[in-house]
Amino acid sequence: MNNGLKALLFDVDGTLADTERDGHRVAFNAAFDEYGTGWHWDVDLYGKLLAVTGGKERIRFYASAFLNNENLPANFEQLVPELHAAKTRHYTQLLSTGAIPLRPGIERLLKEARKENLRLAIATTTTPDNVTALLKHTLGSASLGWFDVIAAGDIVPAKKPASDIYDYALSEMKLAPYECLAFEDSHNGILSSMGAGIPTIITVNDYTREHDFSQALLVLDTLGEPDQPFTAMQGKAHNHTYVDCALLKMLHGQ
Ligand code: XBP
Ligand code: MG
Repeated sequence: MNNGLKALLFDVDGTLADTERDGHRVAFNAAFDEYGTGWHWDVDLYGKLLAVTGGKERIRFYASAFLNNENLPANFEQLVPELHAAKTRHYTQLLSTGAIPLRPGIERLLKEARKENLRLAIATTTTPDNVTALLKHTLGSASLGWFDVIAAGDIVPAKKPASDIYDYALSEMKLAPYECLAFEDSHNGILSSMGAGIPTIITVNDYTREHDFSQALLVLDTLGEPDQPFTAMQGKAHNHTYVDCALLKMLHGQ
């Protein structure tokens, strides 16, 4: 059995970039205003809504858990995909302004991994257009070709925490889970990646700092940079201060 490290699989929201509070949330609210729903998701409420992944699923969760499905627009079920399409339009427009940068260490690690011939993939719940827009406006259009597979959105039956999206990416890449590492930021994310059997490294953010990451190989505040060391919250950092391919190979062989 060859269990050498062959590929890195990345979540997008919260992992490649801090997209939720100042990106998706803002875009949902812009869509709600456009359609005159009278709804507004503030920063705290949005944290609770993140319990459910997927934008359409999150709108339905809001209606049931926070509005008791009362006083909804008459055509609510039909409105959900329309609202979500408007939200995607607002979100991709926001990304095109360069408002959301990549998190520390992401660009450096992706480039180093390419030099080291590690294969790359994306495994995310978000809509494919959102991934394309983020990559294009941070790393440039050519970066779309860096990834063997961009697994996103509704292409699988069940979103995270189900393992479907990681299972799909592995099968497209014809790789076994033990040949890969996954990068995630949330409890739902690690349930999905570990559900597919992929050892997982976590970088937390303000919404996920208190989540249960007991299954993680390593939990960090960020991937770090040579001049911006990470803080390790769980696991062995092997005297590293930023995540590079050498550290990933050590963690993978652990
Ligand atoms: C990301 C999500 C997504 C985005 C919204 O989860 O939950 O739903 O918030 O995206 P993960 P869409 O990082 O675990 O993949 O509105 O395009 O669904
Ligand atoms: Mg995430």
